Amino acid sequence: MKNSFRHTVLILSVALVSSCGGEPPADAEEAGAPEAAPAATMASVSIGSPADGAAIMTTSVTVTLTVDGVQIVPAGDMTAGTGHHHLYLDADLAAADAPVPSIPGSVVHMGDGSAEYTFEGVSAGEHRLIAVVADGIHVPLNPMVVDTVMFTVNN
Ligand SMILES: [Cu+2]
Repeated sequence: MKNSFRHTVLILSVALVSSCGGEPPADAEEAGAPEAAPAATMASVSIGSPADGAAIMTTSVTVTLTVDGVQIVPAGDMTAGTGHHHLYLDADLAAADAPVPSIPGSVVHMGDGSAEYTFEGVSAGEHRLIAVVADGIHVPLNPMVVDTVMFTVNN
């Protein structure tokens, strides 16, 4: 009993020593990485629905959005690293350094901080949907946080 306990301790000690011997260079690199490359965590937005290339059978099109690396908050909040969603349906993006316009049924602000919006009465045919995250005064984040899908309404 006592012997096997000592044997185990010895093995653990050897394992610790050998792992310590091999680790220092990797530890040093990992410790430096977050400070060296903070911009590596690029923010992104993704249109989950409609899926790119989707064929939709109704004139009501529900858009769902997810983000990574940015927090979605109601309009007016200027906290760094936050913003709210905007949708362009069959409209070209406005200037990147100017507030997103507001055009009913075409350019929409989701200023309540929501991540889902439904366009009603979408015409038959092919459509382009662009999602953009912009800050509390509606100016797109820099670099742009944007996603685009094409979908078709068949009705
Ligand atoms: Cu806005």
